[in-house]
Amino acid sequence: MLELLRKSGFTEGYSAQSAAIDSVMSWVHILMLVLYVGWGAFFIYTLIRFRQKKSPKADPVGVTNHYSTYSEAAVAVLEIVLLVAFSFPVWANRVENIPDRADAEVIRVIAQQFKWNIHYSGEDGVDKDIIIDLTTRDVIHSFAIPVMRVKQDAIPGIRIPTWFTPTKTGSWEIACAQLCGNSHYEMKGYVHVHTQEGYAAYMKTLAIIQEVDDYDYTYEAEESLKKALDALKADDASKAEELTLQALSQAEDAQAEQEGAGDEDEEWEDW
Ligand SMILES: [Cu+2]
Repeated sequence: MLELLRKSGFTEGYSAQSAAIDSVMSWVHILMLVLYVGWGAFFIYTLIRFRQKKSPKADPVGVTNHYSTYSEAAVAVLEIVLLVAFSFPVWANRVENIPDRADAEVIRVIAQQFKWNIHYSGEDGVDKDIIIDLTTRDVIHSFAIPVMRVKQDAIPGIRIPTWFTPTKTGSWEIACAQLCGNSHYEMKGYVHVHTQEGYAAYMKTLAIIQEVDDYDYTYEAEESLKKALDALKADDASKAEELTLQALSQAEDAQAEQEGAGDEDEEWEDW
């Protein structure tokens, strides 16, 4: 079933939590397929069986057997089984078994009309648990990364944790999954999953760039970071890692250069 869904456009899952959600999705779709075929066949049967030529006069008594009641009860029972035996355990795991914050990468995400504000505190990368502390400054939004099988509403005044474990390097879209205003469609972001080394170098480089705070010095490093993201988008993690390491050494050079030229800069400011 999953293969069939994939062929019709269902995205691959790139987090450790994907398989469980995909299995529920498969079962739901199997039930829906059975219902679609069953009800569809019944509909066609009634069109033929009760055509005007065969039943010119309305029959006020109608059907007297109880097959429809039985089949509806069976569908209800199957749906309850799907919900209780399949969906609840997956959901419970996602909301209860939040990984230890000391070992995970904790990222704050603050939604706002119409963008995502993302605050990082440390280092992460592929195969590390990511905890997102989600909130919003204005209306209700929904933080969704389809390939990670993550979707969590952001509610004003509440900080809601959601989490996932990326299993593949690459670059994917973050979407807002709750109609939140007139520019809802442009409320997107990107999640870049690096190798551990690539991520560490990336964050260090960003920190240095922020400290130097002068594009005249840091433009080379910033260019390399951009190229690294392009490499991730092109699914080339080793090239991305190489480029972030290059960016880090460029940023360090820029910092040294700025320190060396400190006096000169002041002169320019006076001028
Ligand atoms: Cu939104």
